[in-house]
Amino acid sequence: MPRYHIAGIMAGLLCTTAAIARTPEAAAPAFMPLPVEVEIAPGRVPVSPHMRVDTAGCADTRAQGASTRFLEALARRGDGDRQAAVALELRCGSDEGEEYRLTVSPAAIRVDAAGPLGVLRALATLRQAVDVEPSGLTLPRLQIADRPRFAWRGVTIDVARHFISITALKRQIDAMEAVKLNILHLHLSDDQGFRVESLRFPKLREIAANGEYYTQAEIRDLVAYAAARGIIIVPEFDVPGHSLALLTAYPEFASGPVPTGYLAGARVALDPSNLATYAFLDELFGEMAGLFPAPYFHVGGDEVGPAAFANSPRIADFMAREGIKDKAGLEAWFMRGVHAIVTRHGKIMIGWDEIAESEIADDIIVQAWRSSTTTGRAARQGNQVIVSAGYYLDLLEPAAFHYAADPLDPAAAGLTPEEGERARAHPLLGMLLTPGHIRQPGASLSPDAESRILGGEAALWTELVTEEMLDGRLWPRLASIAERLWSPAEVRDPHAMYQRLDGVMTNLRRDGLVDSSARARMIAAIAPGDTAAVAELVDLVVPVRNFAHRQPLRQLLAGQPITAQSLDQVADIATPDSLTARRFEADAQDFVTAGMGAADLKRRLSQWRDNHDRFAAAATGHPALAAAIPVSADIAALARAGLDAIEAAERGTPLSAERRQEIAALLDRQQQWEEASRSIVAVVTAKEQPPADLLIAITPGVRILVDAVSR
Ligand code: TNX
Repeated sequence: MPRYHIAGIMAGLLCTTAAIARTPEAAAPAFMPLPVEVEIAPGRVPVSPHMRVDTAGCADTRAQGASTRFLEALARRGDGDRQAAVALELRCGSDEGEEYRLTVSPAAIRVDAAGPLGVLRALATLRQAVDVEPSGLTLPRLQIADRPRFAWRGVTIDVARHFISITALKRQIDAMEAVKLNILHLHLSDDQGFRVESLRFPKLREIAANGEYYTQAEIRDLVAYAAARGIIIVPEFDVPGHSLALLTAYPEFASGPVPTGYLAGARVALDPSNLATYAFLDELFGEMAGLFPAPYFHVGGDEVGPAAFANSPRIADFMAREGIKDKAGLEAWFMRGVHAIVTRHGKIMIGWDEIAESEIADDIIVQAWRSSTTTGRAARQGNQVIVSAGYYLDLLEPAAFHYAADPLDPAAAGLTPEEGERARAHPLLGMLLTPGHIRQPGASLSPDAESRILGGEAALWTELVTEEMLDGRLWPRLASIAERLWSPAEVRDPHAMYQRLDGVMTNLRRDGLVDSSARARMIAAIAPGDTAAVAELVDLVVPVRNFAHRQPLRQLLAGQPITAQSLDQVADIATPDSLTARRFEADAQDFVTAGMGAADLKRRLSQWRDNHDRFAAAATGHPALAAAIPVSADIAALARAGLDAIEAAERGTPLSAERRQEIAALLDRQQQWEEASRSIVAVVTAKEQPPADLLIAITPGVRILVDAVSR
């Protein structure tokens, strides 16, 4: 049984006031992922960027690089007492395991690991434990024993929809190392672009990339950078669908004429009936496999449009000749050819869960994305599985949503059966819906099937994510998913997770993440006047979820002409989690249960109330902001409701019936806006979304205050 001496300490301390946090003993480290066993003893140990590091017991270059980075991270925090600082001693075995033990004592800081990767993980933990005190940098005395729950802990980043520079990817790799993620899966080709230079097929660069691609030298550099941090880069080249860019460059391999326009990619695919297609893929994949040393090679296989093969007499003849009954059979035929190619180039094939609808070879790894149902199905079938259902960051759900989804729960994610029914009845959704989208409550997995679940991958699809938005769309939510994948299953209290998340972000930003500075730049670009008033609003709202902010999709549903969406709206700048609102909610709860912190709550609420006039003035005449004026007005109204509730509580009288009614209507309106993007089905069937595609994140906190004086 894992021991969590620290979990209780942290939950107890971090929710109370800064007065406690100032005393050194109280500053419990914001570990994320939470290690398996942590024991913190009284007393602190001085460290310094100039401390001695003894790597003789672990001569691996990765471990040495990590210790250098550790010292650099210390230097960013300040200077230690060089004389007093203890030494860091690294010892490691020679396997590729990630298990480690860490001891911080007045004698030494000592890491014992199964192999160099364990040393990297130990140093990531150690970094999170450093604190700055008047005397300099220190660590708490501690003992940690730690190992990952899952071997596969990754993130998919789509660099096809929006290109992401190598610099930005390296920044994510640094942050991934800090939270012990070990797989970076790059979605390198799609309808919008083919993002790797090919020397064999130059038109992929000239025609299919719009000038936005990685050279082969850049790929090699990135792969080495990631490997040094214990991270494997898994390349994905999506076939036979999601391949419009490639087919625009090489139309001779297409299933028909290559279309243009919104969703054109759904109407064409690679031609499975053409032998030349396989020769082309053999050469292309051979070249790409040589660039990426990972043993894995992802070939997509998702979402081949219903009409992608329908208009080709040649394909129809081929199917008749080979006795292939339907589209699924044709895709299975194609994927068998692709599997042979990938295997010949010495790689293990990965594909999205559609490929497991047909019988597939046992050595193929399935990435489950539509729901946990597909996880269960592939695992029962005998294939290894990577779970992404439940971890889709582009749905703009808060961290707690993803944190609650366990990879081994075969009913964790997907449409509920009721949502499935509603989707079936909808003209567009009904067409796209498959049984694989629907979760099966009560489903179970045998221990054998469970053992085939390798772990999980968060996924960030970038239809609505520019490079500027990247850090804020990945983090902090990715840190909470990293904990889900590393820490024991019993570590699952969302409040405790949120209490650590602020500290985690502080560390990640100090070590390079630019989410908040990018957000400030985006605000400045649309708010030439009072940026502070806009920043205040941005901090209190979250974007609508589940693709509700995808304007072309909503235009399609409404039968309107499709226009390009500009990604400089408040909904693009606001993050899916407002940590400010979470803190407010926790503090409102403390006030209601223990009468604590009224003055501080009132100060915040007054500030939010008073922001409205300033925001309205700043927004006038600026279209990207003007849409949010009604949101700002509702924030002010909610703040007034919260203030009234606190004052009523202090007076010991309930709110007047009239005021209660007014506030109830205000809260109901927020509730309705929440419901409109509760799920993809809700989005598609909702009549409208809230102004500026924004939800107000302080609503739950205000509700707590109001409920307490409404009884
Ligand atoms: C489905 S997830 C896709 C992606 C899209 C995503 C979000 C998967 C295997 N395919 O290509 O970006 O939905 O729209």
